Amino acid sequence: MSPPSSPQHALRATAAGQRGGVDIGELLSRELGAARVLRPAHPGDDRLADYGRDESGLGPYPPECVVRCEDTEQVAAVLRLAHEHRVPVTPRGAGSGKTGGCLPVRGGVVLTTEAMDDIVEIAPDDLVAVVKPGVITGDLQEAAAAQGMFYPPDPASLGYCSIGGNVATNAGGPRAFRYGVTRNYVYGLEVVLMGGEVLRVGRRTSKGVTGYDLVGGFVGSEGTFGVVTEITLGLIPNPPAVAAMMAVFADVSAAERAITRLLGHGLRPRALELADRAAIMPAQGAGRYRFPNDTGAVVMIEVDGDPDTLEPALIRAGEHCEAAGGAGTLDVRIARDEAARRDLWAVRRQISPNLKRLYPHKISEDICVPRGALGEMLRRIDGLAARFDLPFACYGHAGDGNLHVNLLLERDPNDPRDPDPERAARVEAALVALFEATIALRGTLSGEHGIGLAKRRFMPLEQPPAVLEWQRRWKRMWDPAELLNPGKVLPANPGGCHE
Ligand code: 2HG
Ligand code: ZN
Repeated sequence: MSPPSSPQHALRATAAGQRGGVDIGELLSRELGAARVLRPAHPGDDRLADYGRDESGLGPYPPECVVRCEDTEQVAAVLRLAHEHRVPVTPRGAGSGKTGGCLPVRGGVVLTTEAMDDIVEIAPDDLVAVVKPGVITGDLQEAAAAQGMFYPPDPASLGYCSIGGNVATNAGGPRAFRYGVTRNYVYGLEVVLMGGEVLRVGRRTSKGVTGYDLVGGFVGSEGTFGVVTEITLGLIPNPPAVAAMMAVFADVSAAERAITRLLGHGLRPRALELADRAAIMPAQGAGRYRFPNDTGAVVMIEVDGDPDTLEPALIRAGEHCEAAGGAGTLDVRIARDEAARRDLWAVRRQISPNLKRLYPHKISEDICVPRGALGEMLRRIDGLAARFDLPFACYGHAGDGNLHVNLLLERDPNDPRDPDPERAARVEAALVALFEATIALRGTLSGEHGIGLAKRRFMPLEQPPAVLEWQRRWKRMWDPAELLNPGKVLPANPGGCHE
């Protein structure tokens, strides 16, 4: 079984020599102009190295060349030439993905859409925005807010992730609990297929049942079906007011009881987050609040709506937290002004980057279980930590049952191999046990980060061979030669999680 951080051996880059000497970088430079195409100047030149990495820590997989496209025609030209010469193309947004979905594992071309960053229009009367894929999610939110509009999906990386990447992975975020994920806001897409055909699918209306749901197929397909070049997104009117609070508990089970109680009493916040001690304590420096020394877990709650309703809703939520946590409730804090609310979210958004800084080789999982199974899942994760003697941090979108289970691995950051093969075997066994427990509780391998490269070998744990085979046929319908983002999502071995 391959170690989790190095599935490279299963995949082999197709070098120019193996394609009969076709130099795709040269061809693309001639077609699009040399300024658009980044190529290594000499053997060993690592100027493309950043395009061979993402936030998964896998790789690096340096491409042969990188093309910075600026419009649909250029994307079509790349996909036409690459198809003609049988060269793999891997689309890339901001590189903020957690599963290696944008890594060019078979070499070839990286097609980056980062320069396609126009907000084409925000149309408040139609409740839509039309954007190019390179727009940073947070920038779209600000532009929408300036016109009284709201684009709810809020992945933690919203300050630097791009909408194109969000569409590719069907990104979520804390507000998904109330407002849904990216898919719920994508009404229409312009997509370029391998070979260069440009297709417009979907519509500009929030409703529409004309024909099959092609938009739904492209959203979350991780750049394996086509390259998205324009997105029509739904907006909603900006809620008049927002308020947040936080409850601190001595242990994670008290926090889980509080969540169950809140929901059982009909509260429906827009975000309902949980973080355990290992996740929250190292991130507290991002805000002004000092967590009690015996903090075991934190629940964060955000509500929106009519200003008069918010304070009473949060007071009620606080009472439920105290009732559920009993003596294990250490503190309940309402963020009474905007600065305090931002402070609370700054701490939450710091959890992932902070753990990454402390444990550069952390493995970030993204399981999701039915909401009611959250308490049991947390107990099983505790059991796994003890059984495999590995440190875990757990946090995430508790309202959705979506937990980021992070394995906190200390390693020499300059050594890509795990120096301890015994621990590598334990890590692998712990991951399989984590996914088996998730599936036993009727959950799923990924709630919002996608499958990419990191998790594709685990797909057979969740999906039977027939379901995998129909997905493979679907992929081949769009890309028969399997040149677009090859080596992603679907497992090489549909019969088991070995590659
Ligand atoms: C979050 O919710 C992100 O903070 C990142 O989805 C999670 O790094 C992670 O595991
Ligand atoms: Zn998340």
